[in-house]
Amino acid sequence: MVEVEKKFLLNEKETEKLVDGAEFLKEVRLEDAYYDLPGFPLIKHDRYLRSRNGKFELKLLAGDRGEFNVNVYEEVEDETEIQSKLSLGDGNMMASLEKAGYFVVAHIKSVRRKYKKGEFSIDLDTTDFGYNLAEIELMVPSGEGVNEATEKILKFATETGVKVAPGIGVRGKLLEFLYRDKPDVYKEIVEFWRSAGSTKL
Ligand code: V4E
Repeated sequence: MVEVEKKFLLNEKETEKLVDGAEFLKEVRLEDAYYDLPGFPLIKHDRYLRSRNGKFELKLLAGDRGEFNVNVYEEVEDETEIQSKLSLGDGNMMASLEKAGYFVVAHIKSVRRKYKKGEFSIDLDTTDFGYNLAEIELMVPSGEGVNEATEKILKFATETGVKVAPGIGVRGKLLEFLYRDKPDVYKEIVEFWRSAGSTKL
């Protein structure tokens, strides 16, 4: 499955409207450590290796961000598959990462409040560095229905009173953390993306 997700920076009123009538599912604490190699080849190529609450996940690009800056990613959670995709040897994941030279680029703690409204998943995230984000997400089968899901999310957001316009790029938690805490790293990554024509940030 592929996740199609749009992030928003909302004020209190907009947030209330977004979750009005939604079913509150649960609150979870997320502790994410993002890993990369010197020079940040993973992030530059839109691949994200993180340990989330102690479990490794690899986020891989699965579609075009499009003019509305929608995230389209698939997540690999099986450690053996992650090791194979990153050409790491098998065996202990942490040991193989260390051996290959990976290090923690960012460590981010957040609290996520999860809601369901119709077919849409809504996450409200609060981070330990004071950055709050809302996400609207749909899951679709790999390679199918990404455009339709994008349109549905944009329509749903607009109907809820959330501003949607082409060219507005909202930094996710990782990018905002780098922007604030490691500006040189942020600059290096975004300049790489810009040179490849792949970001509106
Ligand atoms: C996919 C991605 C990144 C990885 C981390 O994503 P983030 O949204 O910070 O985390 P989170 O916790 O919301 O993940 P979830 O729980 O939803 O899986 S960092 C940057 N991207 C992609 C990206 C990009 N290439 N360009 C722009 C402008 N924004 C985002």
